[in-house]
Amino acid sequence: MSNATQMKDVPTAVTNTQRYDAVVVGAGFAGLYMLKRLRALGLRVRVFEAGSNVGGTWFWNKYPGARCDVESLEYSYSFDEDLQQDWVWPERYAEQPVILKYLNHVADRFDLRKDIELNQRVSSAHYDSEGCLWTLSTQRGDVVEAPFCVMATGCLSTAKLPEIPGIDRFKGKWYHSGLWPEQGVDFTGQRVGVIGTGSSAVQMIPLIAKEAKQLYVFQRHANFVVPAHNRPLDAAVHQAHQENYVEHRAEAQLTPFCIGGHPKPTKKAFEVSAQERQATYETKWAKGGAISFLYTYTDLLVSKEANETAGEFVRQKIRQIVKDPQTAEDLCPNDHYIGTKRLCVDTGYFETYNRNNVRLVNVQKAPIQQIEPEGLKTENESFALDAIVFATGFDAMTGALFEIDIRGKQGAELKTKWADGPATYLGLMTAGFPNMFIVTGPGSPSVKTNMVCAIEQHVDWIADCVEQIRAQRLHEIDADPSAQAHWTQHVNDVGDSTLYPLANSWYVGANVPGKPRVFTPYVAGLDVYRKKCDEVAAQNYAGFLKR
Ligand code: N01
Repeated sequence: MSNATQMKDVPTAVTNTQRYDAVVVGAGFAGLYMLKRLRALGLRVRVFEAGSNVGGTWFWNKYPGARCDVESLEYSYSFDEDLQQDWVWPERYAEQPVILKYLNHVADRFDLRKDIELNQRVSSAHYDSEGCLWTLSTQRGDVVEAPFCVMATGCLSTAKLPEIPGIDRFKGKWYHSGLWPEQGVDFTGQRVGVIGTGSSAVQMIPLIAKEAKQLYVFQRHANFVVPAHNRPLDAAVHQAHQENYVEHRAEAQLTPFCIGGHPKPTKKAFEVSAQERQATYETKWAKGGAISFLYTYTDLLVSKEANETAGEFVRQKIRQIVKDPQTAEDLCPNDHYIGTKRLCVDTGYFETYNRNNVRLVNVQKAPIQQIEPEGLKTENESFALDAIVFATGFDAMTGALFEIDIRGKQGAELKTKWADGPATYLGLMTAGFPNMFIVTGPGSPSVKTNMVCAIEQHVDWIADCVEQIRAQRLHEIDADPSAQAHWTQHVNDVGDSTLYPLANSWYVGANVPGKPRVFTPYVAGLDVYRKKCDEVAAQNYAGFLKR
């Protein structure tokens, strides 16, 4: 048989298609651990990562001051005792380069890289019901197929630029916090404009202010910010924590947000006197951290009046710190209840507005009209700028999934199915897309808990499920549409019992024009959720259809 005849017999697509047991999209905290777990089951796994290195969120968000707002000793993997004994966290809150180093260490330590393809952005994932196979294509043109597909694409991975006309005409340089250049940016001597005042902006503004000749911060809505009080981790504290890591993790797992060391509140805000409340908030302010501050009274996130006591405390602090009264007033949040948008954690944010080279521009009063070749124009003023930083957030929760052309049974598009908002069973699977798992998907605690805990819990559950499906010689698992409808309603009901849905936050998709307004995280707590997932698994995956 000639070579030509051989080639003719085999369709090109099949020749180029690599076959695996599972494909994982993303090599951040979720993808790395997913790979490790699936490999341990004996599966042949391929991981596709769009970035040029592992790390996910911590690879892309390299902006000045990027740092985690969950304490290092809590925001780390718990799956390997030796790893948590060996790794030393230098600071209370780890900065981005340290977390990225940690994730690189994990990739090397567990020899994960050989199954990860970098610079490979997945463009489509299509399911074939007959063969029970997912086919994934990458932008580079590679095609792989596998019975199982895991989307470890992250909740905040799709950078969102604002709908401001003229960006393409700007003669200076512009940056987005979530797509920061590898080599960093030197703002020395420049006139810089930062658009946005969310968590990313709050972290970068104090550092950019130190470099720039002039910094303008364009703020549409002010945010609540509490101090981080970051500091080097005391060696003795670190060691004591490490010696009891197992107990610390177990304690954390009993909390809604999977972080230990914070006594559970027992009282409502108005069950104590105004003086006691003030003193308690002062203690929390001095201690630092967002979780601690919001975990003061049982009703802070369900009662407007209770919430307002904490909100007003922070406003008073802003007025004390910021010297110019008008700037202070502009920095006082007035459009949402504290904690219903992500509570920001800072190091010197409000103090930065006392610098001579920093000016807050209230673009709620005079909106930004356009970006011009030389800078930016608001309704009543022009600003000459050398650089613009968009700290304008992300198309959260569904953005990264929708960037991929995902099609399930009968070619149904995920985007179309979720046109009115995402629907999942347990945030893990969505009906009609068999064998496709989502790590920290909409309808799971995800961004409203310690992400690393949420990821580990999901990855463990998914790996156990895949193991069971294979052990039972089944081909397919899918969310039962009625279980999914019931769960989605439950997620909404729990959300509606809180103040969260009232805020125009990315939690409800309010930052993306046209996005359906749905509060997608499950806010009953990771502790409650974990129990539910374990029960479902123990009942041979009740609420899932198997064949
Ligand atoms: O984004 P955001 P982020 N004109 O969406 C403004 C996590 N994170 O990147 O409020 C003017 O919070 C927008 O204004 P407004 C964390 O979960 C964690 O800061 O919509 N302004 C807002 O001020 C966080 O919540 C860490 O009026 C415009 C800002 O841009 C999430 O990531 C660090 C605008 C966007 O804020 C996202 O945070 C960083 C426009 N056209 C991030 N469009 C830590 O762990 C948008 N804005 C510490």
